[in-house]
Amino acid sequence: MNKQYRQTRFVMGVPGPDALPADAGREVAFAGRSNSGKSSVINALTDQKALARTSKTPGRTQSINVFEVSDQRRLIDLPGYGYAKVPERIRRHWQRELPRYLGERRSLVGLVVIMDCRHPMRDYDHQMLEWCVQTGVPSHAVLTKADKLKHGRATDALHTVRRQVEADYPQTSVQLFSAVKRDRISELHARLDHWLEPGVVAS
Ligand SMILES: Nc1nc2c(ncn2[C@@H]2O[C@H](COP(=O)(O)OP(=O)(O)OP(=O)(O)O)[C@@H](O)[C@H]2O)c(=O)[nH]1
Ligand SMILES: [Mg+2]
Repeated sequence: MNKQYRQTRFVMGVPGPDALPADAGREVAFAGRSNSGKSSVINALTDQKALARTSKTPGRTQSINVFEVSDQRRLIDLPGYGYAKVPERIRRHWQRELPRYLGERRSLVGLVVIMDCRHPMRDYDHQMLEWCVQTGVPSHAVLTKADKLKHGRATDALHTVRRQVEADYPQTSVQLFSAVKRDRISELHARLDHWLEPGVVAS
């Protein structure tokens, strides 16, 4: 367990990017469909049971939640997308705000796109990765809930997504993950270390 992530604490939840803390230091954001397991990934990587609220009800996280790993290093839990029951008005709001956040936030050094490994690369996932290409933000795809698939199936999903990503979003790395089994957390830590390390140029 990478110790520094254990110190992570919740700072605030905000309704939109304009209310985020000052745009200084470095931050990594987590995006993904509702119920894909974003909050669970944040809890697993910080080794805290309930730092980010998880829920069986999709669409629980409807604000941007800010966590501080250490001074000037943040993790940002973005609202889940793609949940049909979220009112159209709110969907339009995020459809506007998310690309603006990706394009304008200078401290944003990387985006982690969380996908359920059983249903990867849906419409909005493509959209997030495409926005990353357009805005030059490096991205990392995490195929989570790997415990829900037999080992061979999970590996197949990984290879399929890697092939797709290599063709369309060549800057994006891909990994498997399981919050339940606490599997491959060190792979995610390594990616975050790389992005959050001060003095290292993000790539
Ligand atoms: N089996 C399994 N279940 C998981 C895993 N990660 C998350 N879940 C379950 O999936 C559901 C959704 O997890 P959350 O972490 O709340 O998902 P989220 O993406 O933050 O959801 P919203 O904030 O509502 O968009 C919960 O019931 C979790 O317990 C995993 O690795 N394995
Ligand atoms: Mg959540």
